[in-house]
Amino acid sequence: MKITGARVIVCCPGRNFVTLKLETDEGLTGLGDASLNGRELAVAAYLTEHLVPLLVGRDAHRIEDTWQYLYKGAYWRRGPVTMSAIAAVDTALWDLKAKAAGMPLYQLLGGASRERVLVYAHANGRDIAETVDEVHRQAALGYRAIRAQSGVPGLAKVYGVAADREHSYEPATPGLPKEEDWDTAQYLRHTPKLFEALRNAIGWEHELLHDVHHRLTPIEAARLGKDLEPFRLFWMEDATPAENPEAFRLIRQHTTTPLAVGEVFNTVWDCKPLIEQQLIDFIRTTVVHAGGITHLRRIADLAALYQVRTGSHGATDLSPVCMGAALHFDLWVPNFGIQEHMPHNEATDEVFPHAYRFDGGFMHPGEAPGHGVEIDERLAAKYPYQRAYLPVNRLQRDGTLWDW
Ligand code: KDG
Ligand code: MG
Repeated sequence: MKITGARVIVCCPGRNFVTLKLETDEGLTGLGDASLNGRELAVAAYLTEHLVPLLVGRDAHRIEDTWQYLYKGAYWRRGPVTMSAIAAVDTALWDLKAKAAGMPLYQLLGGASRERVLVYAHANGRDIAETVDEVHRQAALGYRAIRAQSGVPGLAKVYGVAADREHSYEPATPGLPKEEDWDTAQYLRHTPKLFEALRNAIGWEHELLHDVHHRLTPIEAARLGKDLEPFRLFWMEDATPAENPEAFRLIRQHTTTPLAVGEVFNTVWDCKPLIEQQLIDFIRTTVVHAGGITHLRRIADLAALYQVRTGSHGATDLSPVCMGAALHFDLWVPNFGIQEHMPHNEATDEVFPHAYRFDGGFMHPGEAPGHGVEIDERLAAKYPYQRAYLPVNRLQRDGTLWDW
């Protein structure tokens, strides 16, 4: 099966998505997600200018060789732009191979290791009472695991919380980056109260998760982990920036709250020290930003040696193509933990018709051959790219630029 064409489709049905479409001499097409929030066109250009010319004429069945060719052949290894572009090619090739075999992708990976994929929902509120309501609402929709985020008294805007209840949370906005403010002391006082209120309201049957979104220093994260221990979180995510993996040792020494990290990682090399030194419990890399299915398997296999489980990133800035591929991966991967699920808006679901489905707190990738996600190109063309940026964050006290 020869690749005869490769095209990059950029669209914005509410937010930007970059999709690679491969065409073959057998008439099959394969899709890969290449969306990198706030830096979309860098990946689109990497694909169009540098990878597409290498793909036309290649044997679509040679997934591993193509991965190695694009990774080693670039000389400049790793990085989110390179790895998202390679991921798009890899995902599209797995899609093609599974379609050629007439099988859903999870069958090619080794078959299902479970009946269904546990997912977690988002519950966000401007204050504790709103977050409690929202957790109840998500539980009523069937979710068994719920990530809870709340506004912090005195802070105008914090990660994960929409400005009003009518709109769902979307951090990337058109125009120049929005500025948010931050105060660690107020957050550290507030967050244990949130989880105390949640356990009192919802009891102990549901898993509760929380995303710190890189705001804390290691010792502050250690303090929060300790304070949250009585509420038995499923995980505390991105407690501190992870460029320095040693930071997690300090957190680990102080708390038994499980630690999750990895949505901004792009290779196994980012994950290696954290996994091998057993500094984390969940690795959150996903298909699009970590080199596709081929590389994600390497990360998961390394993690399995240390009882670290997967917890793939699944925010709405990852397209349905990534979600579909991730669900096939989740159904197969032996050391599965959980999958993040933030439903896409209606326009996105129309542009990307898909076989995956949600039922009672679990998802399933469906039985369509390939990863089960397609693109309606005519509809996509009605939603042209719009430049958008993620916010930046400053300390409220003196305006110092902080981690977002
Ligand atoms: O593009 C950035 C978002 O995907 C990220 O802020 C979402 O942290 C996130 C999460 O856990 O979903
Ligand atoms: Mg996160």
